[in-house]
Amino acid sequence: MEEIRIEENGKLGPINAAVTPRYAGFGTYARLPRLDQVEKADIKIVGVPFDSGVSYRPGARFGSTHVRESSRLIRPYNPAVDVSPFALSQVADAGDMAVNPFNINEAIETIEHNALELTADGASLVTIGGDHTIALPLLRAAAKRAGGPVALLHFDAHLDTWDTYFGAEYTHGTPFRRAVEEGILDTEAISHVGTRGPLYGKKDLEDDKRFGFGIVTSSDVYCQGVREIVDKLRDRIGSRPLYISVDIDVLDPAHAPGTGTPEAGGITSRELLEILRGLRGLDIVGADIVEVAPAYDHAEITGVAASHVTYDLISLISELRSRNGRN
Ligand SMILES: [Mn+2]
Repeated sequence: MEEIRIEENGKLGPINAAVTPRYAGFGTYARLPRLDQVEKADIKIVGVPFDSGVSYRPGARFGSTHVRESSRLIRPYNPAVDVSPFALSQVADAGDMAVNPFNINEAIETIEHNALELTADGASLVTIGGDHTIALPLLRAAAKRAGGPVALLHFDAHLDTWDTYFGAEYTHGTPFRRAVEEGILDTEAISHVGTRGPLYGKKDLEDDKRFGFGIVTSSDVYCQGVREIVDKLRDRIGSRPLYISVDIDVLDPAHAPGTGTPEAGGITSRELLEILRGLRGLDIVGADIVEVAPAYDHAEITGVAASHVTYDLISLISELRSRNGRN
């Protein structure tokens, strides 16, 4: 059937929900056009259905599809930041990367290669995972595009700076240790946000600190409040190129049950969205949303949260690109 789309400012937007109900039609992210339906995209959404790096519950390979399906209610205007992201930038869904589920090393190479290819024309990339393993090749690509190490905001219940699992270096619990070792992170400006829960030992925190990470725990968000946290994060990042990686398990299991390694005592989806909105104007060079595992979700609770996080990230990037005349 023909797709009647909203067109604003010369940008091809979502399927018009006043013509085709939101629950009908193909499930691209926010019912946006596919990449092959537009001449050029400023912001590309891509899925990476890969979860061969998980240490506990599997299933994040179905996350990309689930987040898309849960994004049908996303509307074109974001009042929280007064931005119409799909009218300022051409946003398109690039589909999924085809990634080898049986060979992690090959998968990582494929993801880096595809990320570089998708950004070769100057587009910004927002990736929907997949497990957190995929952040390493995405960061490699972001650092290459940025021409050097990038700042990192890592939203997660966990540090993800462990060394190995069962001898494996490339897993969903190790990407940021590898990234520090590879020199692709600007260690003056890397922070975890929302961490909590038991660790293997105090050494986990000592190692993490040695790598340069600052930590804003889930308790800090509760006790200090969003405004104070945002000010601290912005101070640390400054004008550096910034990559944002959001593990959906940063949210409390009440807000995101559909994930592989849930931990009690997490931040709320409202707090996460407020922190993201506080990052307005920072030089965001890429972002990912990972670890959505729909088999453990209920009523799209996790999918809706992830789709809104994606929307607010797109809003920030869209406004930034528009302001810098990059669209
Ligand atoms: Mn993680």
